[in-house]
Amino acid sequence: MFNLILFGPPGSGKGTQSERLIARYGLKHLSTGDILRSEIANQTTLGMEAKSLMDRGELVPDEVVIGMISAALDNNPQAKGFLFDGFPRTKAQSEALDKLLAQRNEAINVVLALEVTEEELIKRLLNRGLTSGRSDDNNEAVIRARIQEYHKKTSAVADHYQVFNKVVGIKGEGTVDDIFNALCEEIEKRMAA
Ligand code: B4P
Repeated sequence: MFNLILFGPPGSGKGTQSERLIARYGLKHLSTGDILRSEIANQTTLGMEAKSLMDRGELVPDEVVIGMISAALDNNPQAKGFLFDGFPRTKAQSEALDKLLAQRNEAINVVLALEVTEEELIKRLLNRGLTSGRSDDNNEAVIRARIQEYHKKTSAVADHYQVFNKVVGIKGEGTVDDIFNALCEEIEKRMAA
């Protein structure tokens, strides 16, 4: 099994690159953002609770997303590996993920961290907001709140995996193809190891 975390601030290209990486490596894509948006679309109780937090640019509670990932791991026993996109987003989520994987005799192989300047993040998200219909993308104050949440809570995820020497920084600006090639190079080094 090969388990990868695609890490980075909102708008850094995680969703964009995940689509291509799962097609190349046959990994199961687990995006907590996508799962939450599908709960909202289906108007579930969980979705309605998550929506108000997401609309303010805040994170949804750890136990909610950890429960979603635990269920997704249980539902995919045949997976060749997982690509975690947008999860973990806090230190508590990282520790929970490590535990869930250890129970299955698995671990994270690598954390690929996309690095993008704040001005570029804001530009990309406002631009996506013009067409995505995502209420968290069309308001600059909400985008800035999401970036603040990232600095306050999510950057700790990289610190957590850095201790195990599993984090590789990747320049997240440039063409989608060039960034994809840089990600593939790092993955293939580790798959071969
Ligand atoms: P997510 O769905 O994870 O969304 P994101 O971080 O905004 O997007 P992503 O980073 O994938 O976007 P991409 O760069 O691909 O989270 C949304 C919300 O859900 C969070 O704010 C939170 O409330 C909640 N949530 C999710 N997971 C959670 C968790 N684990 N715990 C608690 N709460 C959680 O795309 C951005 C734009 O950039 C696109 O338009 C794309 O086309 C463009 N782009 C990509 N690459 C580019 C490039 N190289 N050059 C130019 N533009 C590019």
